[in-house]
Amino acid sequence: MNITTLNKQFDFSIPTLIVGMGGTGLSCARYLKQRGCSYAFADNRKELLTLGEIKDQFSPLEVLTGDFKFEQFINYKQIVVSPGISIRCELFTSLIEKGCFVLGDIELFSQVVNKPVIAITGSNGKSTVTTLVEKITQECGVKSIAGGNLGVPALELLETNSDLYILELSSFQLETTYSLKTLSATVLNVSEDHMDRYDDLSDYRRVKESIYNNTENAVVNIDEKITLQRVESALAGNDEKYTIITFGEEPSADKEPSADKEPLADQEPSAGKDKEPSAKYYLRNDDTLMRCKNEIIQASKIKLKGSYNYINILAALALLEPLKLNMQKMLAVITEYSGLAHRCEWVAQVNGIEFYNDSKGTNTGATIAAIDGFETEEDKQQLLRKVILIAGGIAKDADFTEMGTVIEKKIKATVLMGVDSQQIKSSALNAGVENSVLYSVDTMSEAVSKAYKLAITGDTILFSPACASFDMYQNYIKRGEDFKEKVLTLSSEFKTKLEMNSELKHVS
Ligand code: UMA
Ligand code: ADP
Repeated sequence: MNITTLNKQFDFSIPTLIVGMGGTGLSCARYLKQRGCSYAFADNRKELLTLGEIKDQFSPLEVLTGDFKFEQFINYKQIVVSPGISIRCELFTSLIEKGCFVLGDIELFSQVVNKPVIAITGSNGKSTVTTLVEKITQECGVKSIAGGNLGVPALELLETNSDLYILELSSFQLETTYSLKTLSATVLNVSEDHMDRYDDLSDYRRVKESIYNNTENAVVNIDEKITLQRVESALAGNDEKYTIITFGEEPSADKEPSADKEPLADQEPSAGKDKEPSAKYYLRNDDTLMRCKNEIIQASKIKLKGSYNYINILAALALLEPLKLNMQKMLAVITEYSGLAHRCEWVAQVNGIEFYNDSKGTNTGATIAAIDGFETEEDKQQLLRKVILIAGGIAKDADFTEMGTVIEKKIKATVLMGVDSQQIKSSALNAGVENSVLYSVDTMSEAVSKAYKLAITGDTILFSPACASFDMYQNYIKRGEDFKEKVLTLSSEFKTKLEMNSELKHVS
């Protein structure tokens, strides 16, 4: 499963160059400083407002600003690169060729951690699953902590002296990770994202699959056939010692046939010859969460909604299988968990119209899943369209063809904003959407009021951009907060109007 094989030990006695002075870079500096190690920084960002502060706090050997230069970097034999900086370029290729150890913070973490690690990657659902695994383990009395791409850099987690580390890992982080050993690991799903940084989907998938290197339990989505096959053949073909645990939807007769061999719901998935049969978690067709032949819980009893979220829950349970935790305690968390902010988060009801904030829907896979989640059986049967979509932002070289088709089938009207909104519009038009139900706006305020004008009682307004936020906002959180603020303003204006009307009636 390896994408990059490297067997180098981090050397605490030589100076390290830390590339990128964001959350990751500073966490590395802090970690090295505590161990009395020397390091320098490099950052090619135009404005470094906090440079003076950082120099005072960290006393680096030097700070290399401006364009990255080989002649400067080569003075360091150990280079820790932040995930936002790709190492797939001439500079880093040359440095590696010259013998430099180029690594990320997760590799450094991997070399020093001495407690079990659960690792989670995937195009969508990482934060939801990572947080759920953390909550369940804590409720079950395990001293656990989650971080990584989720927000708190991995090295900072070590300060908590926990007994279990749960890491959300991006493909960017996996590119510079070589020796992470995990108790269990998963690629939740793979759909197009960050295509501006990868050759194609297959390249991106390969990077994600490297999370299975050195895992004891490979937790695999049965609907990700390519990945499942690779994990199975890696197990059957050589000495890699891991168990396969699967999760996913129960295969149904009306699903598109696949060229790959598909494990049936009432069979155990194939595993290496010497292996114990692995467990299998799946969502039965009647919306019951299952472990092998045993019912875990009915989806209707769970606060989190949408079949993709039930699959997320199954993935969390599958990752926790090796810990053999108390099922009743786990269920108490699962039923109450209502998800994270900015992920299909309910905001308000105004005049019978529901508003949802899905600002973290930053790729088409996430937005399509969110749209699907709002479609009821009745909507499907009666071909009702009750969702008005607000989308757009930075496309990251995504292909919006499938999203165009989903808009055509399921969306009542679409309000678009952001630099690449034209790409979504073109895909929707190509899919047969009428121009008259596609609207372009410049601001969030306009987007919310336009969507509201288009909606009637019983409709849902879903803000799920399918794009990154950096054209208009600092990050997806700021974008989601702006959406919520505009909706809440609308809501209070509506309430004031209602109150005034009722007062007027009272007076007259
Ligand atoms: N920088 C340069 N040159 C560049 C790019 C960046 O010098 O070409 C510098 C910038 O000054 C920046 C610094 O590098 O301040 C570090 O930037 P970074 O982009 O690596 O960000 P960090 O602050 O270190 O945050 C990273 C993750 N960011 C990215 O992968 C882009 C955070 O994930 C993560 O939470 C954090 O480490 C802790 O582990 C964020 C993210 O957007 C949430 N992730 C992407 C995603 O989820 O899709 C992958
Ligand atoms: P990530 O950390 O991978 O970005 P999150 O848990 O933050 O994932 O969810 C991001 C968005 O992806 C949410 O807005 C939600 O709509 C969507 N999503 C969550 N889980 C899944 C899934 N399993 N499949 C597809 N989309 C998902």
